[in-house]
Amino acid sequence: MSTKHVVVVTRKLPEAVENRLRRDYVPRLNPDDRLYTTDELLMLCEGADAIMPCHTERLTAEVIGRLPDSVRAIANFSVGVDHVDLQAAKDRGIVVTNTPDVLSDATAEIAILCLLGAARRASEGERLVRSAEWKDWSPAFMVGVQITGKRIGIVGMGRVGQVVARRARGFDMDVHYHNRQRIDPALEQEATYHPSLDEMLPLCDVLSLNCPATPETTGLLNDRRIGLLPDGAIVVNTARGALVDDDALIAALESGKLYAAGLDVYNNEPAINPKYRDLTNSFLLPHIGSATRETRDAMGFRALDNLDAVFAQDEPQDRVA
Ligand code: 8YV
Repeated sequence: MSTKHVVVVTRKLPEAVENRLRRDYVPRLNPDDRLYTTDELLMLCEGADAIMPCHTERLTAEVIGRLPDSVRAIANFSVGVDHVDLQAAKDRGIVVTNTPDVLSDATAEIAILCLLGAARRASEGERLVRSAEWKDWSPAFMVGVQITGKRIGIVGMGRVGQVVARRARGFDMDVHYHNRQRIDPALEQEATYHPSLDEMLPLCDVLSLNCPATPETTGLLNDRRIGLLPDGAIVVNTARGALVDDDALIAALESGKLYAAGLDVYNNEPAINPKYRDLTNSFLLPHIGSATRETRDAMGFRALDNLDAVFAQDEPQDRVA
C-alpha cells in the first residue's frame, strides 16, 4: 500500500475539492481561511510533499529557499503565477503548476461587468439608490457612455483575452489586440492585431488588460501610454494590479482624460491606493474574477490533476516550472 502524500493547502477551498484532497492525500487544511505568515507557512511545510497555494501567498526566492527538502511541488490554485519565484523553484527542483482555461469564462464575465459598470456609472447609481439620495429623474440624469459599436483594445490575447473579445463582439464592438505574437488567425475572429501597443492605444475607446504580470508588463499602463489613449477612454483591469501605475491612472481619472475605470485587481491588495475609493468614475470590485462556484471547483480539480500527475511521475499538463 502506498502512503499518501502530505499537501499543505494554504486557504479554504471548495468542499468538493477538500473532499478529494482528503480522499487522495493527507491535506493540512486551513478551515478558518486565515492568511498565514511566512513563518507559519514554512512550519506547516515541515515534512510536507507539496503546497497548494493561492495568489495570496508570496513564494519569493527567499521563502522557496527556506522550504524543507521534502516539498516537491507547488500546485497553484490560480492561473497567475506572479506570486511564485519560478526560477527559485526550478533551482530547487520543485515542480510548479497553475490552473489555466477553467477560469477564462468567469474572468471575462467580470471584465464585461467592469466595462459596463465603468461606462454606465454603476457605482454612482447604486450608491444613490442605496443611500436614498435618489430624488429625481431627468434626461440629464446619470448619463454615461454607450459601449455598443465602440472600439476595444485587448492587451494580452491569451485564454481570457479571447473570451473577452468574443463577449465584446456580442456588443458589436470592434476588437483590436496587442500580444507578444499574433495568435492563430483562426482564433482571431476578425480582431485586428497590433504588434505595437503604442500604435494600438489611440484606437481604444476601451482598453482591457488581460496579460500576466511579468517584469516586462509591470507598470505597462503608465502616464505616457495613458496619454496615447483617446480622450474619454475607459480602462478595464481584471488581470493584475502590477500592470498599472496607480498614480498615473488616478491622475487621468481625476483630470477627466479618462472617462472611467473598471477594476477588479490592484497593486498591494487589499490595501489599495485609497484615492481609487474617492473617485466617482471608478467601478471597483475586490478581485473576484474567478469567484464562481463552478470555476472555483474546476480550479481545485485542475490543481489536483496536476498534483496527481507529479506524484504519478507524469508530466503535469499545466507545468510552468
Ligand atoms: C484567483 C486569479 O482567484 O487565478 C488567478 O490568477 O487572479 C484569481 O482569479 C486567485 O489567484 C486564486 O489564487
